[in-house]
Amino acid sequence: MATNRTFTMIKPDGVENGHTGAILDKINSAGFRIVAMKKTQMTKNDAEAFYAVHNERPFFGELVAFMTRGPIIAAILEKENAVEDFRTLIGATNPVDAAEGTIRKLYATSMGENAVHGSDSDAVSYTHLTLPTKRIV
Ligand code: RTP
Ligand code: MG
Repeated sequence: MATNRTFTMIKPDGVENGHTGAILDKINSAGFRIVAMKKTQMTKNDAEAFYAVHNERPFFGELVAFMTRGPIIAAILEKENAVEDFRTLIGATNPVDAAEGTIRKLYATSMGENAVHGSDSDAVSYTHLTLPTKRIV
């Protein structure tokens, strides 16, 4: 059964570009409750562990450099069917492919710098709740 919590981060580009308030408003308006939230910055170890599933991919070094270059907003969100519904709200990884009205369509600037993270499975969400967020809950 799907769990009712997911994990998100407003990525460094989203924070740098001043979209934090607008993104949080979209999240609230879509019916998610913010259970915990913190502005923080990932260390290289945090980012490498968080995206370990991608460590063989050609973009891994770029991804780690991007995710560590500035502050993020990490949050735990609650809503029925949270993981799937949040992925729908953020849209496709590449903003060119993201549906109209999604957070990435509105605020992402590229495939790499796409404004927001969302867990893609309940198992991943559970794992991520113990990584950067262990400092916020
Ligand atoms: P996320 O985990 O951050 O929510 O993103 P996602 O599921 O939509 O995409 P994923 O495949 O997990 O990729 C993680 C992040 O790596 C960067 N990326 N760059 N240059 C590239 O080809 C490329 N591919 C992926 C993006 O920042 C993506 O969100
Ligand atoms: Mg992913």
